[in-house]
Amino acid sequence: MYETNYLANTLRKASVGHEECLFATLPNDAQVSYEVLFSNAEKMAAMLQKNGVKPGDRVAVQVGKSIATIELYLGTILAGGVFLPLNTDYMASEIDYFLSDAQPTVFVCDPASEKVLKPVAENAKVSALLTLSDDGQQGTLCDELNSIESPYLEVTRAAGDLAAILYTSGTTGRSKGAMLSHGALASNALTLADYWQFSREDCLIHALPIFHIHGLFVAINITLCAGSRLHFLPRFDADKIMEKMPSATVLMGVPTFYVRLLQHANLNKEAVSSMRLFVSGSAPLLSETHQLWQEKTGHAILERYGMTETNMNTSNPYDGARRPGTVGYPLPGVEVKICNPNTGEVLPNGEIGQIEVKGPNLFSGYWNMPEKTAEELRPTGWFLTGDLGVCDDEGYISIVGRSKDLIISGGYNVYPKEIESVIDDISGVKESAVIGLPHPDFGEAVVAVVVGEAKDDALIEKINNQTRSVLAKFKRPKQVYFVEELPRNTMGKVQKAQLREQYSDTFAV
Ligand code: MLC
Ligand code: AMP
Repeated sequence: MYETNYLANTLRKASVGHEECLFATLPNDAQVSYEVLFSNAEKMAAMLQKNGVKPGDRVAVQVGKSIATIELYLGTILAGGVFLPLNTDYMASEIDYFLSDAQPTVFVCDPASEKVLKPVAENAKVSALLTLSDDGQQGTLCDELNSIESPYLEVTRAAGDLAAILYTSGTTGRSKGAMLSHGALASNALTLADYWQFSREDCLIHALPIFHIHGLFVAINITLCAGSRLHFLPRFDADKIMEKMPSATVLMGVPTFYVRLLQHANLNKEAVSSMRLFVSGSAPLLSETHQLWQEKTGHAILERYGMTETNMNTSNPYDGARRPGTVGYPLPGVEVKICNPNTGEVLPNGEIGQIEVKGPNLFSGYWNMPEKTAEELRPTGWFLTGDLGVCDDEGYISIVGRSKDLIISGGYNVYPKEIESVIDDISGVKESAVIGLPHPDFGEAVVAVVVGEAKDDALIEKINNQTRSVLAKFKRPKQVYFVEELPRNTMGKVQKAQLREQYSDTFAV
Protein backbone atom coordinates (compact mmCIF):
# COMPACT_ATOMS: atom_id res chain seq x y z
CA MET A 1 0.00 0.00 0.00
CA TYR A 2 2.65 2.51 1.06
CA GLU A 3 5.48 0.28 -0.20
CA THR A 4 7.94 3.11 -0.79
CA ASN A 5 7.55 4.49 2.73
CA TYR A 6 9.17 2.20 5.32
CA LEU A 7 7.32 3.26 8.48
CA ALA A 8 3.96 4.05 6.86
CA ASN A 9 4.03 0.65 5.21
CA THR A 10 4.71 -1.05 8.56
CA LEU A 11 1.92 0.85 10.29
CA ARG A 12 -0.58 0.28 7.49
CA LYS A 13 -0.09 -3.41 6.74
CA ALA A 14 -2.36 -4.88 9.43
CA SER A 15 -5.36 -2.85 8.34
CA VAL A 16 -5.10 -3.52 4.60
CA GLY A 17 -8.27 -5.44 3.76
CA HIS A 18 -9.78 -4.41 7.11
CA GLU A 19 -10.34 -0.74 6.33
CA GLU A 20 -13.84 -0.78 7.79
CA CYS A 21 -12.47 -1.86 11.20
CA LEU A 22 -12.53 0.57 14.06
CA PHE A 23 -9.35 2.46 14.90
CA ALA A 24 -10.64 4.65 17.72
CA THR A 25 -13.64 5.56 19.80
CA LEU A 26 -13.48 9.22 20.79
CA PRO A 27 -14.59 10.87 24.05
CA ASN A 28 -17.91 11.91 22.42
CA ASP A 29 -18.41 8.27 21.31
CA ALA A 30 -17.72 9.15 17.67
CA GLN A 31 -15.89 6.34 15.88
CA VAL A 32 -12.98 6.54 13.46
CA SER A 33 -12.32 3.63 11.11
CA TYR A 34 -8.92 2.72 9.69
CA GLU A 35 -10.20 3.88 6.31
CA VAL A 36 -11.02 7.35 7.61
CA LEU A 37 -7.77 7.56 9.58
CA PHE A 38 -5.54 6.86 6.62
CA SER A 39 -7.57 8.83 4.12
CA ASN A 40 -7.34 11.87 6.43
CA ALA A 41 -3.62 11.21 6.92
CA GLU A 42 -3.15 11.30 3.14
CA LYS A 43 -4.97 14.63 3.03
CA MET A 44 -2.68 15.91 5.79
CA ALA A 45 0.31 14.80 3.70
CA ALA A 46 -1.01 16.71 0.69
CA MET A 47 -1.63 19.78 2.86
CA LEU A 48 1.91 19.62 4.28
CA GLN A 49 3.40 19.27 0.82
CA LYS A 50 1.37 22.26 -0.32
CA ASN A 51 2.95 24.16 2.56
CA GLY A 52 6.43 23.29 1.36
CA VAL A 53 7.29 20.12 3.29
CA LYS A 54 9.83 18.04 1.41
CA PRO A 55 11.46 14.77 2.51
CA GLY A 56 13.54 15.38 5.63
CA ASP A 57 11.78 18.65 6.56
CA ARG A 58 10.61 19.01 10.13
CA VAL A 59 6.95 19.48 11.08
CA ALA A 60 6.77 20.80 14.64
CA VAL A 61 3.47 20.56 16.53
CA GLN A 62 2.30 21.85 19.88
CA VAL A 63 -1.36 20.93 19.82
CA GLY A 64 -3.94 19.14 21.95
CA LYS A 65 -4.67 15.44 21.91
CA SER A 66 -7.07 14.70 19.07
CA ILE A 67 -7.35 12.19 16.25
CA ALA A 68 -6.38 15.04 13.91
CA THR A 69 -3.01 15.12 15.70
CA ILE A 70 -2.52 11.40 15.00
CA GLU A 71 -3.49 12.03 11.37
CA LEU A 72 -0.99 14.89 11.27
CA TYR A 73 1.70 12.51 12.55
CA LEU A 74 0.85 9.91 9.91
CA GLY A 75 0.53 12.60 7.24
CA THR A 76 4.00 13.89 8.10
CA ILE A 77 5.42 10.38 7.68
CA LEU A 78 3.60 9.95 4.34
CA ALA A 79 4.94 13.29 3.11
CA GLY A 80 8.46 12.15 4.07
CA GLY A 81 8.68 14.77 6.81
CA VAL A 82 10.09 14.49 10.32
CA PHE A 83 7.46 14.73 13.06
CA LEU A 84 8.44 16.91 16.02
CA PRO A 85 5.84 16.87 18.80
CA LEU A 86 6.14 19.34 21.69
CA ASN A 87 4.69 19.17 25.20
CA THR A 88 1.52 21.29 25.29
CA ASP A 89 2.70 22.70 28.63
CA TYR A 90 5.83 24.32 27.18
CA MET A 91 6.01 28.10 27.42
CA ALA A 92 6.98 30.43 24.55
CA SER A 93 10.60 30.71 25.73
CA GLU A 94 10.92 26.90 25.68
CA ILE A 95 9.31 26.67 22.22
CA ASP A 96 11.70 29.36 20.97
CA TYR A 97 14.65 27.05 21.58
CA PHE A 98 13.07 24.01 19.88
CA LEU A 99 12.04 25.94 16.77
CA SER A 100 15.36 27.74 16.44
CA ASP A 101 17.24 24.47 16.85
CA ALA A 102 15.10 22.25 14.60
CA GLN A 103 14.21 24.88 11.96
CA PRO A 104 10.91 23.26 11.00
CA THR A 105 9.22 24.11 7.70
CA VAL A 106 5.76 23.94 9.29
CA PHE A 107 4.77 24.67 12.90
CA VAL A 108 1.26 23.84 14.09
CA CYS A 109 0.08 25.36 17.36
CA ASP A 110 -3.14 25.91 19.28
CA PRO A 111 -5.19 28.90 18.01
CA ALA A 112 -5.06 30.36 21.54
CA SER A 113 -1.23 30.46 21.46
CA GLU A 114 -0.90 31.82 17.92
CA LYS A 115 -0.41 35.43 18.94
CA VAL A 116 2.39 34.62 21.36
CA LEU A 117 4.06 32.03 19.14
CA LYS A 118 3.91 33.91 15.83
CA PRO A 119 7.01 36.05 16.55
CA VAL A 120 8.74 32.90 17.89
CA ALA A 121 8.00 31.07 14.63
CA GLU A 122 9.11 34.08 12.58
CA ASN A 123 12.34 34.27 14.51
CA ALA A 124 13.00 30.60 13.66
CA LYS A 125 12.18 31.27 9.98
CA VAL A 126 9.32 28.75 9.97
CA SER A 127 7.74 28.86 6.50
CA ALA A 128 4.17 28.12 7.56
CA LEU A 129 2.49 28.65 10.92
CA LEU A 130 -0.83 26.78 11.14
CA THR A 131 -3.29 26.31 13.99
CA LEU A 132 -5.31 23.35 15.21
CA SER A 133 -7.75 23.46 18.13
CA ASP A 134 -7.73 21.01 21.05
CA ASP A 135 -10.56 18.95 19.57
CA GLY A 136 -8.88 18.92 16.14
CA GLN A 137 -11.92 20.50 14.50
CA GLN A 138 -10.85 24.09 14.05
CA GLY A 139 -7.95 26.25 13.01
CA THR A 140 -6.17 27.27 9.83
CA LEU A 141 -4.93 23.70 9.34
CA CYS A 142 -8.56 22.56 8.95
CA ASP A 143 -9.22 25.38 6.47
CA GLU A 144 -6.20 24.27 4.46
CA LEU A 145 -7.38 20.65 4.52
CA ASN A 146 -10.76 21.66 3.16
CA SER A 147 -9.14 23.33 0.18
CA ILE A 148 -6.94 20.36 -0.79
CA GLU A 149 -7.88 19.04 -4.21
CA SER A 150 -4.99 16.93 -5.43
CA PRO A 151 -3.60 13.83 -3.70
CA TYR A 152 -0.26 13.83 -1.89
CA LEU A 153 2.86 12.90 -3.85
CA GLU A 154 4.34 9.57 -2.82
CA VAL A 155 7.92 9.81 -1.58
CA THR A 156 10.52 7.15 -0.92
CA ARG A 157 11.62 6.74 2.68
CA ALA A 158 13.95 3.93 3.72
CA ALA A 159 14.62 2.40 7.14
CA GLY A 160 17.51 4.77 7.83
CA ASP A 161 15.60 7.97 6.99
CA LEU A 162 14.38 10.16 9.83
CA ALA A 163 10.75 9.90 10.92
CA ALA A 164 10.75 11.96 14.11
CA ILE A 165 12.74 14.18 16.43
CA LEU A 166 11.81 14.12 20.11
CA TYR A 167 13.51 16.56 22.44
CA THR A 168 14.78 15.25 25.74
CA SER A 169 16.12 17.64 28.36
CA GLY A 170 19.87 17.72 28.72
CA THR A 171 21.99 17.44 31.86
CA THR A 172 23.82 20.56 30.78
CA GLY A 173 20.57 22.48 30.40
CA ARG A 174 20.23 22.39 26.60
CA SER A 175 17.59 19.99 25.31
CA LYS A 176 18.76 17.42 22.81
CA GLY A 177 16.72 16.37 19.79
CA ALA A 178 16.79 12.57 19.57
CA MET A 179 16.55 11.60 15.89
CA LEU A 180 14.41 8.51 15.34
CA SER A 181 14.46 6.68 12.04
CA HIS A 182 11.69 4.87 10.20
CA GLY A 183 13.51 1.61 10.94
CA ALA A 184 13.90 2.23 14.69
CA LEU A 185 10.21 3.06 15.18
CA ALA A 186 9.00 0.25 12.94
CA SER A 187 11.18 -2.43 14.53
CA ASN A 188 10.20 -1.50 18.09
CA ALA A 189 6.48 -1.36 17.28
CA LEU A 190 6.56 -4.78 15.60
CA THR A 191 8.62 -6.32 18.41
CA LEU A 192 6.31 -5.01 21.14
CA ALA A 193 3.08 -5.87 19.32
CA ASP A 194 4.35 -9.42 19.07
CA TYR A 195 5.90 -9.66 22.56
CA TRP A 196 2.79 -8.32 24.27
CA GLN A 197 0.56 -10.39 21.97
CA PHE A 198 -1.50 -7.60 20.46
CA SER A 199 -4.17 -8.63 17.97
CA ARG A 200 -7.21 -7.30 16.13
CA GLU A 201 -9.25 -8.27 19.20
CA ASP A 202 -7.51 -5.72 21.41
CA CYS A 203 -8.79 -2.38 22.61
CA LEU A 204 -6.26 -0.13 24.35
CA ILE A 205 -7.32 2.58 26.78
CA HIS A 206 -5.23 5.55 25.66
CA ALA A 207 -4.97 8.24 28.33
CA LEU A 208 -1.31 9.27 27.89
CA PRO A 209 -0.15 12.46 26.21
CA ILE A 210 0.87 12.01 22.56
CA PHE A 211 3.97 14.18 22.48
CA HIS A 212 6.22 11.53 24.04
CA ILE A 213 7.53 8.19 22.94
CA HIS A 214 5.23 6.33 25.37
CA GLY A 215 1.85 7.70 24.27
CA LEU A 216 2.76 8.26 20.63
CA PHE A 217 5.05 5.49 19.48
CA VAL A 218 4.57 2.70 22.00
CA ALA A 219 0.78 3.01 22.28
CA ILE A 220 -0.23 4.24 18.82
CA ASN A 221 2.31 2.42 16.66
CA ILE A 222 1.64 -0.92 18.35
CA THR A 223 -2.11 -0.46 17.90
CA LEU A 224 -1.64 0.28 14.20
CA CYS A 225 0.80 -2.62 13.69
CA ALA A 226 -1.70 -5.06 15.19
CA GLY A 227 -4.86 -3.56 13.68
CA SER A 228 -6.21 -3.12 17.24
CA ARG A 229 -8.36 -0.21 18.42
CA LEU A 230 -8.29 2.56 20.98
CA HIS A 231 -10.49 4.18 23.55
CA PHE A 232 -8.98 7.58 22.90
CA LEU A 233 -9.20 9.73 26.05
CA PRO A 234 -7.96 13.34 26.17
CA ARG A 235 -5.98 12.81 29.38
CA PHE A 236 -5.76 10.68 32.50
CA ASP A 237 -9.10 10.56 34.29
CA ALA A 238 -9.63 7.69 36.73
CA ASP A 239 -13.44 7.71 36.36
CA LYS A 240 -13.25 7.64 32.55
CA ILE A 241 -10.73 4.81 32.59
CA MET A 242 -12.91 2.77 34.96
CA GLU A 243 -15.87 3.45 32.66
CA LYS A 244 -13.95 2.12 29.62
CA MET A 245 -12.48 -0.98 31.30
CA PRO A 246 -15.41 -3.34 30.59
CA SER A 247 -15.02 -2.78 26.84
CA ALA A 248 -11.22 -2.72 26.75
CA THR A 249 -8.38 -5.23 26.99
CA VAL A 250 -5.17 -3.23 27.62
CA LEU A 251 -4.09 -0.17 29.61
CA MET A 252 -0.73 1.53 29.22
CA GLY A 253 0.37 4.11 31.73
CA VAL A 254 2.99 5.68 33.91
CA PRO A 255 3.10 4.52 37.58
CA THR A 256 0.98 7.53 38.68
CA PHE A 257 -1.92 6.03 36.67
CA TYR A 258 -1.84 2.88 38.80
CA VAL A 259 -1.31 4.74 42.08
CA ARG A 260 -4.40 6.85 41.33
CA LEU A 261 -6.54 3.98 40.02
CA LEU A 262 -5.83 2.04 43.21
CA GLN A 263 -7.65 4.78 45.09
CA HIS A 264 -10.76 4.33 42.93
CA ALA A 265 -13.67 2.87 44.87
CA ASN A 266 -14.80 0.68 41.94
CA LEU A 267 -11.48 -1.03 41.21
CA ASN A 268 -11.89 -4.76 41.75
CA LYS A 269 -11.55 -8.06 39.89
CA GLU A 270 -14.96 -7.77 38.30
CA ALA A 271 -14.28 -4.26 36.95
CA VAL A 272 -11.22 -5.51 35.05
CA SER A 273 -12.64 -8.84 33.92
CA SER A 274 -12.29 -8.06 30.22
CA MET A 275 -8.73 -6.68 30.58
CA ARG A 276 -5.79 -8.89 29.65
CA LEU A 277 -2.81 -6.57 30.16
CA PHE A 278 -1.69 -3.62 32.26
CA VAL A 279 1.62 -2.08 31.18
CA SER A 280 3.66 0.43 33.18
CA GLY A 281 6.75 2.39 32.24
CA SER A 282 8.56 5.74 31.94
CA ALA A 283 9.31 5.80 35.69
CA PRO A 284 9.88 3.24 38.44
CA LEU A 285 6.79 1.36 39.59
CA LEU A 286 7.00 0.73 43.32
CA SER A 287 6.86 -2.97 44.27
CA GLU A 288 4.15 -1.98 46.70
CA THR A 289 1.97 -0.62 43.86
CA HIS A 290 2.59 -3.80 41.85
CA GLN A 291 1.54 -5.97 44.78
CA LEU A 292 -1.52 -3.92 45.71
CA TRP A 293 -2.65 -4.03 42.07
CA GLN A 294 -2.29 -7.78 41.97
CA GLU A 295 -4.26 -8.18 45.19
CA LYS A 296 -7.07 -5.93 44.00
CA THR A 297 -7.35 -6.98 40.36
CA GLY A 298 -5.65 -10.36 40.08
CA HIS A 299 -3.36 -8.92 37.36
CA ALA A 300 0.42 -8.55 37.57
CA ILE A 301 1.36 -5.21 35.99
CA LEU A 302 3.88 -5.71 33.19
CA GLU A 303 6.72 -3.25 33.74
CA ARG A 304 8.99 -2.32 30.87
CA TYR A 305 11.93 0.05 30.42
CA GLY A 306 12.63 2.51 27.65
CA MET A 307 13.82 5.96 26.78
CA THR A 308 13.35 8.51 24.03
CA GLU A 309 16.74 7.66 22.52
CA THR A 310 16.16 3.92 22.48
CA ASN A 311 12.42 3.23 22.27
CA MET A 312 11.71 0.21 24.49
CA ASN A 313 14.65 -1.91 25.67
CA THR A 314 13.42 -4.45 28.20
CA SER A 315 10.14 -5.93 29.32
CA ASN A 316 8.86 -8.34 31.88
CA PRO A 317 7.58 -11.43 30.12
CA TYR A 318 4.06 -11.72 28.78
CA ASP A 319 4.03 -15.40 29.69
CA GLY A 320 6.03 -16.02 32.82
CA ALA A 321 6.74 -14.24 36.07
CA ARG A 322 6.44 -10.46 36.06
CA ARG A 323 8.71 -9.51 38.92
CA PRO A 324 7.92 -6.39 40.96
CA GLY A 325 10.83 -3.96 41.06
CA THR A 326 12.32 -5.28 37.82
CA VAL A 327 12.00 -4.27 34.18
CA GLY A 328 12.40 -7.81 32.91
CA TYR A 329 14.53 -9.10 30.06
CA PRO A 330 16.00 -7.44 26.96
CA LEU A 331 13.40 -7.43 24.18
CA PRO A 332 14.02 -9.72 21.20
CA GLY A 333 16.70 -8.18 18.98
CA VAL A 334 17.86 -5.78 21.73
CA GLU A 335 21.17 -6.30 23.56
CA VAL A 336 21.66 -4.97 27.08
CA LYS A 337 24.78 -5.02 29.23
CA ILE A 338 25.60 -3.67 32.66
CA CYS A 339 29.01 -2.01 32.66
CA ASN A 340 31.46 -0.32 34.97
CA PRO A 341 30.73 3.36 34.22
CA ASN A 342 34.41 4.29 34.43
CA THR A 343 36.03 1.48 32.45
CA GLY A 344 33.15 0.19 30.30
CA GLU A 345 33.99 -3.35 31.47
CA VAL A 346 30.97 -5.70 31.57
CA LEU A 347 30.06 -6.53 35.18
CA PRO A 348 29.01 -9.91 36.54
CA ASN A 349 25.39 -10.53 37.54
CA GLY A 350 24.52 -8.94 40.86
CA GLU A 351 26.82 -5.92 40.42
CA ILE A 352 25.44 -2.45 39.81
CA GLY A 353 26.63 -0.58 36.74
CA GLN A 354 25.53 1.61 33.86
CA ILE A 355 22.99 0.10 31.49
CA GLU A 356 24.20 0.06 27.88
CA VAL A 357 21.92 -0.84 24.98
CA LYS A 358 22.38 -1.86 21.35
CA GLY A 359 19.84 -2.78 18.69
CA PRO A 360 17.65 -1.68 15.78
CA ASN A 361 15.51 0.29 18.26
CA LEU A 362 18.19 2.94 18.85
CA PHE A 363 18.07 6.56 17.73
CA SER A 364 20.39 7.90 15.01
CA GLY A 365 22.02 10.59 17.15
CA TYR A 366 21.19 14.03 18.53
CA TRP A 367 20.07 16.68 16.05
CA ASN A 368 22.92 19.11 15.37
CA MET A 369 24.98 17.76 18.29
CA PRO A 370 27.66 15.45 16.95
CA GLU A 371 29.82 15.76 20.09
CA LYS A 372 26.96 14.82 22.41
CA THR A 373 26.09 11.95 20.10
CA ALA A 374 29.68 10.70 20.18
CA GLU A 375 29.75 10.84 23.99
CA GLU A 376 26.68 8.66 24.41
CA LEU A 377 26.31 6.59 21.24
CA ARG A 378 29.51 4.66 20.62
CA PRO A 379 30.79 3.74 17.13
CA THR A 380 30.31 0.11 18.21
CA GLY A 381 26.56 0.80 18.31
CA TRP A 382 26.29 0.74 22.13
CA PHE A 383 24.30 3.56 23.75
CA LEU A 384 25.17 4.67 27.30
CA THR A 385 21.83 5.24 28.98
CA GLY A 386 22.94 6.99 32.17
CA ASP A 387 20.68 4.58 34.08
CA LEU A 388 22.16 2.35 36.76
CA GLY A 389 21.02 -1.25 36.77
CA VAL A 390 21.70 -4.74 37.97
CA CYS A 391 20.97 -8.10 36.40
CA ASP A 392 20.09 -11.14 38.52
CA ASP A 393 21.06 -14.73 37.79
CA GLU A 394 17.81 -15.33 35.94
CA GLY A 395 18.39 -12.39 33.61
CA TYR A 396 15.87 -9.98 35.14
CA ILE A 397 17.15 -6.40 35.06
CA SER A 398 16.36 -3.87 37.78
CA ILE A 399 16.94 -0.14 37.54
CA VAL A 400 18.46 1.01 40.80
CA GLY A 401 19.29 4.64 40.08
CA ARG A 402 20.62 7.14 37.58
CA SER A 403 24.10 8.44 37.02
CA LYS A 404 22.51 11.49 35.32
CA ASP A 405 21.09 14.23 37.53
CA LEU A 406 17.48 13.72 36.53
CA ILE A 407 14.08 13.90 38.24
CA ILE A 408 11.16 11.87 36.88
CA SER A 409 7.89 13.39 38.01
CA GLY A 410 4.71 11.60 36.96
CA GLY A 411 6.63 10.19 33.98
CA TYR A 412 7.98 13.57 32.84
CA ASN A 413 11.72 14.19 32.96
CA VAL A 414 13.03 17.29 34.66
CA TYR A 415 16.71 18.17 34.56
CA PRO A 416 17.63 20.10 37.73
CA LYS A 417 20.26 22.12 35.89
CA GLU A 418 17.60 23.83 33.77
CA ILE A 419 15.53 24.84 36.82
CA GLU A 420 18.63 25.93 38.77
CA SER A 421 19.66 28.22 35.89
CA VAL A 422 16.25 29.92 35.96
CA ILE A 423 16.32 30.38 39.75
CA ASP A 424 19.97 31.45 39.90
CA ASP A 425 19.27 34.26 37.43
CA ILE A 426 16.77 35.88 39.79
CA SER A 427 18.17 38.90 41.62
CA GLY A 428 18.42 38.17 45.34
CA VAL A 429 19.28 34.49 44.75
CA LYS A 430 22.89 33.51 45.41
CA GLU A 431 22.56 29.89 44.29
CA SER A 432 20.19 26.97 44.28
CA ALA A 433 20.06 23.19 44.17
CA VAL A 434 17.07 21.44 42.64
CA ILE A 435 16.30 17.92 43.81
CA GLY A 436 13.63 15.26 43.38
CA LEU A 437 11.86 14.08 46.54
CA PRO A 438 9.59 11.07 47.01
CA HIS A 439 6.00 12.02 46.23
CA PRO A 440 3.01 9.74 46.78
CA ASP A 441 1.31 10.71 43.50
CA PHE A 442 4.09 11.73 41.08
CA GLY A 443 6.77 9.31 42.36
CA GLU A 444 9.20 12.20 42.58
CA ALA A 445 8.46 15.92 42.89
CA VAL A 446 10.66 18.90 42.06
CA VAL A 447 11.96 20.86 45.07
CA ALA A 448 14.33 23.85 45.11
CA VAL A 449 16.75 24.56 47.93
CA VAL A 450 17.78 28.20 47.65
CA VAL A 451 20.47 30.38 49.19
CA GLY A 452 19.09 33.91 49.11
CA GLU A 453 20.65 37.21 50.03
CA ALA A 454 17.76 37.42 52.48
CA LYS A 455 14.83 35.12 52.99
CA ASP A 456 11.76 37.21 52.47
CA ASP A 457 8.32 36.81 50.96
CA ALA A 458 9.26 39.09 48.09
CA LEU A 459 11.97 36.66 46.99
CA ILE A 460 9.60 33.68 47.14
CA GLU A 461 7.16 35.69 45.06
CA LYS A 462 9.89 36.49 42.53
CA ILE A 463 10.89 32.82 42.27
CA ASN A 464 7.28 31.77 41.78
CA ASN A 465 6.64 34.45 39.17
CA GLN A 466 9.77 33.70 37.20
CA THR A 467 9.31 29.91 37.17
CA ARG A 468 5.64 30.42 36.22
CA SER A 469 6.56 32.60 33.28
CA VAL A 470 9.32 30.49 31.72
CA LEU A 471 8.90 26.89 32.83
CA ALA A 472 6.27 24.30 31.95
CA LYS A 473 4.09 23.43 34.96
CA PHE A 474 5.54 19.99 35.62
CA LYS A 475 9.04 21.52 35.95
CA ARG A 476 8.11 24.13 38.57
CA PRO A 477 9.22 23.44 42.15
CA LYS A 478 6.36 22.16 44.28
CA GLN A 479 8.27 23.41 47.36
CA VAL A 480 11.05 25.95 47.92
CA TYR A 481 13.36 25.80 50.96
CA PHE A 482 15.74 28.57 52.00
CA VAL A 483 19.10 27.70 53.56
CA GLU A 484 22.17 29.66 54.69
CA GLU A 485 24.44 27.58 52.48
CA LEU A 486 24.36 24.42 50.40
CA PRO A 487 26.20 21.36 51.72
CA ARG A 488 29.35 20.67 49.68
CA ASN A 489 32.03 18.00 49.68
CA THR A 490 35.75 18.75 49.78
CA MET A 491 35.75 19.15 46.00
CA GLY A 492 33.10 21.87 46.34
CA LYS A 493 30.36 19.73 44.77
CA VAL A 494 26.85 20.25 46.15
CA GLN A 495 25.77 17.19 48.12
CA LYS A 496 22.33 16.59 46.68
CA ALA A 497 22.04 13.20 48.39
CA GLN A 498 22.32 14.98 51.73
CA LEU A 499 19.60 17.46 50.75
CA ARG A 500 17.34 14.63 49.56
CA GLU A 501 17.83 12.91 52.91
CA GLN A 502 17.24 16.10 54.91
CA TYR A 503 13.96 16.96 53.16
CA SER A 504 12.79 13.43 52.42
CA ASP A 505 9.56 13.79 54.41
CA THR A 506 8.36 16.87 52.53
CA PHE A 507 5.50 15.08 50.79
CA ALA A 508 5.02 12.25 53.28
CA VAL A 509 1.37 11.31 53.78
C1 MLC B 1 0.77 17.62 36.09
N1 MLC B 1 1.41 18.36 37.02
C2 MLC B 1 2.57 17.78 37.30
C3 MLC B 1 2.64 16.64 36.49
N2 MLC B 1 1.52 16.56 35.76
N3 MLC B 1 3.55 18.10 38.15
C4 MLC B 1 4.61 17.32 38.20
N4 MLC B 1 4.75 16.21 37.46
C5 MLC B 1 3.78 15.85 36.58
N5 MLC B 1 3.91 14.78 35.82
C6 MLC B 1 0.98 19.58 37.69
C7 MLC B 1 -0.26 20.16 37.08
O1 MLC B 1 0.10 21.09 36.10
C8 MLC B 1 -0.94 20.79 38.28
O2 MLC B 1 -0.32 21.99 38.59
C9 MLC B 1 -0.61 19.85 39.40
O3 MLC B 1 0.63 19.23 39.00
C10 MLC B 1 -1.65 18.78 39.61
O4 MLC B 1 -1.94 18.21 38.35
P1 MLC B 1 -2.95 17.02 38.14
O5 MLC B 1 -4.25 17.53 37.64
O6 MLC B 1 -2.97 16.16 39.34
O7 MLC B 1 -2.16 16.28 36.98
P2 MLC B 1 -2.73 15.55 35.75
O8 MLC B 1 -3.14 16.51 34.71
O9 MLC B 1 -3.76 14.55 36.22
O10 MLC B 1 -1.43 14.82 35.20
C11 MLC B 1 -0.72 13.88 35.95
C12 MLC B 1 -0.32 12.74 35.00
C13 MLC B 1 0.37 13.39 33.78
C14 MLC B 1 0.64 11.81 35.72
C15 MLC B 1 -1.53 11.96 34.55
O11 MLC B 1 1.50 14.14 34.21
C16 MLC B 1 0.75 12.41 32.73
O12 MLC B 1 -0.07 12.01 31.90
N6 MLC B 1 2.01 11.97 32.74
C17 MLC B 1 2.52 11.03 31.71
C18 MLC B 1 3.83 11.50 31.21
C19 MLC B 1 4.34 10.63 30.06
O13 MLC B 1 3.60 10.28 29.14
N7 MLC B 1 5.58 10.29 30.11
C20 MLC B 1 6.23 9.44 29.09
C21 MLC B 1 7.55 10.05 28.68
S1 MLC B 1 8.37 8.94 27.58
P3 MLC B 1 -1.14 23.24 39.20
O14 MLC B 1 -0.08 24.25 39.41
O15 MLC B 1 -2.16 23.61 38.18
O16 MLC B 1 -1.75 22.72 40.47
C22 MLC B 1 9.51 8.11 28.54
C23 MLC B 1 10.17 6.91 27.94
C24 MLC B 1 9.47 5.69 28.40
O17 MLC B 1 9.66 8.41 29.66
O18 MLC B 1 10.13 4.77 28.89
O19 MLC B 1 8.25 5.64 28.29
P1 AMP C 1 12.84 9.93 28.65
O1 AMP C 1 14.15 10.59 28.50
O2 AMP C 1 11.71 10.87 28.92
O3 AMP C 1 12.59 9.06 27.52
O4 AMP C 1 12.93 9.03 29.95
C1 AMP C 1 13.72 7.90 29.97
C2 AMP C 1 14.11 7.55 31.35
O5 AMP C 1 12.96 7.11 32.09
C3 AMP C 1 15.04 6.37 31.40
O6 AMP C 1 16.39 6.74 31.14
C4 AMP C 1 14.83 5.87 32.82
O7 AMP C 1 15.60 6.62 33.72
C5 AMP C 1 13.36 6.16 33.05
N1 AMP C 1 12.51 4.96 32.93
C6 AMP C 1 11.79 4.53 31.89
N2 AMP C 1 11.12 3.39 32.19
C7 AMP C 1 11.46 3.09 33.47
C8 AMP C 1 11.11 2.05 34.39
N3 AMP C 1 10.25 1.09 34.06
N4 AMP C 1 11.68 2.08 35.62
C9 AMP C 1 12.53 3.05 35.98
N5 AMP C 1 12.89 4.08 35.18
C10 AMP C 1 12.35 4.09 33.93
